[in-house]
Amino acid sequence: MCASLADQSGSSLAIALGANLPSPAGDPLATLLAVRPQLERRVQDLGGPGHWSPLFRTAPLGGPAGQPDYLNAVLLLRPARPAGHEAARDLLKRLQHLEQAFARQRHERWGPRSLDLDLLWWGDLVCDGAVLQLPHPCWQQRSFVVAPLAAIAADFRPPGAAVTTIELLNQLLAGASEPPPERLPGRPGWPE
Ligand code: A4P
Ligand code: MG
Repeated sequence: MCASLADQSGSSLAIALGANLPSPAGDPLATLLAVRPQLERRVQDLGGPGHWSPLFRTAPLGGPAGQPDYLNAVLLLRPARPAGHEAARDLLKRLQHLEQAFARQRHERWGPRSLDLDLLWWGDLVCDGAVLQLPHPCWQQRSFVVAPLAAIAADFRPPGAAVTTIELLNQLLAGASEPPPERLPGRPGWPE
């Protein structure tokens, strides 16, 4: 079920965050501010320094018409622990518990959500199971993921990608019909 691909970037791991509905913590901004330290705790044992992207306000891509704009961000890690199927499944479970703690409900594909946490990749691990797919399908086509990545690692070529994040972003923006992701200024609790 899991294999590996050449990780041109060295060992790295990326998690995407998104929210466009209120959670028990408040509006999507309050949610992401509350999630950040909790997510840091949950990935602490993976080792390696974490690198947070700035927050971006993004137009909804796909899903039902009329849903609110999203807030999106990315956490990039250099884990000391090697990638492995069991470890990745375990991390996905931790992410899903955190989604549940912020009242995530699943009604429809790409529907609005109080919190979405996606594991984008972990090193060169490739999984195509029903529960876990790595790299996360289609992330390279999503400006709400690529813009935060490019803001912190413009010259970085993620595992499985043919070009750097800034090149990916420029390609996406050139063909986009929706407004580009808007980078938000840093603030207490999210200084980037
Ligand atoms: N799953 C498999 N692999 C993974 C993985 N690598 N990371 C499974 C996370 N989950 C993974 O997930 C459905 C199932 O995918 C889970 O049970 C898990 O076992 P989900 O979060 O319920 O579904 P989803 O998020 O609706 O689908 P998907 O394909 O993850 O979509 P995305 O990419 O999350 O897109 N527009 C803007 N501007 N910003 C957004 O954040 N998000 C989406 C959802 C659509 N439009 C958006 C945004
Ligand atoms: Mg998801």
